[in-house]
Amino acid sequence: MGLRVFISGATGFVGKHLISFLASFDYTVFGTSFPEKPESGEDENIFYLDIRSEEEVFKAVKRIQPDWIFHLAAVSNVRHSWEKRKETLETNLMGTFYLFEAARKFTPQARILFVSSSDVCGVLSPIEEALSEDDSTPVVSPYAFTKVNGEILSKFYAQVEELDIVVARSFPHTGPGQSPDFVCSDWACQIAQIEKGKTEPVIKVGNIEVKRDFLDVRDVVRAYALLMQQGKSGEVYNVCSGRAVSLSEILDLFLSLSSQEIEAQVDSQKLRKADIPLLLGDNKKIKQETSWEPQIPLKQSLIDLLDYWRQN
Ligand code: A2R
Repeated sequence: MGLRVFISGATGFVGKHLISFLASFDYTVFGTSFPEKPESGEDENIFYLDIRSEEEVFKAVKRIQPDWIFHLAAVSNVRHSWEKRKETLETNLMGTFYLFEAARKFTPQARILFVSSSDVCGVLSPIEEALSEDDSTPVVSPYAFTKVNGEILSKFYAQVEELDIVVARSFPHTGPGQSPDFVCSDWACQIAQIEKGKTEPVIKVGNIEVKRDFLDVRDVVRAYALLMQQGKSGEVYNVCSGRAVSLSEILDLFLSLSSQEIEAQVDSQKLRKADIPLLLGDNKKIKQETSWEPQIPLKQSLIDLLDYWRQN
């Protein structure tokens, strides 16, 4: 009998890729859907759950008795976290607390992967070096606040309550299926609309000088599965490529993938209240402790993302 796997936030961007990846193993996978209730006839192991409800979280964990819990459910967008501060704290922080409490009460042996974010390393002045797991600096958004505290909560439950919790500190990732609320997907979606003649050939951009360390989502879910198998409890692992590219380089790559003449224009709505100039991660630790290596080059991720929007 294979492992019982529970994924919170399973119908989100990463959750869908994680489910596809796990499908080749002999696991029984359960997952939560939000905000939509799954339609009848869909996978019966995918069920509606609001992670802000302690009662629902307790019921689900007690019923499923998971061996592994991938905790992905979150308000995942930094801009939305400014607009929906209370929802962000309730979902990301209290939701995580309910899940850890549920594990403590009903499945204390379960292995949990808490997905954090490179935004915990938020810095407001440029730094030129790759960030190690020990670097952390001022909190730059409500979203970052919840992930900083999610990491602290994870360590507390691992060290004091002896739960088995590994933290993936994920740097930006992209790929087919991502919401257009994230920069690469936003641009791919705009290009697909321009190509269909739906909008004028102008792409709206924010601050394209910032540099980011991007991974393909399919490399990210492989990293999560390997951390589940080989990560150490109470430890944080950067999930990143180890290479930073400026958004202007990504824009140029996208523009080279289209046969249309497209002009880029700065849209003040897309500028962030506090932007981190450089996010570059050091991935030595995950590479040394698991056999993970990123496999998909950024250009391929952008090609697949653009194709996704051309078809949708
Ligand atoms: O925001 P929605 O409507 O797309 O729903 C998201 C869901 N979610 C919730 N699930 C249960 N109860 C809630 N109160 C609740 N609020 C939001 O979690 C979505 O379906 C899922 C998260 O997936 P995405 O927003 O697509 O994010 P992604 O990129 O898959 O990120 C997964 C994890 C998150 O913890 C991020 O903070 C981290 O990786 O980067």
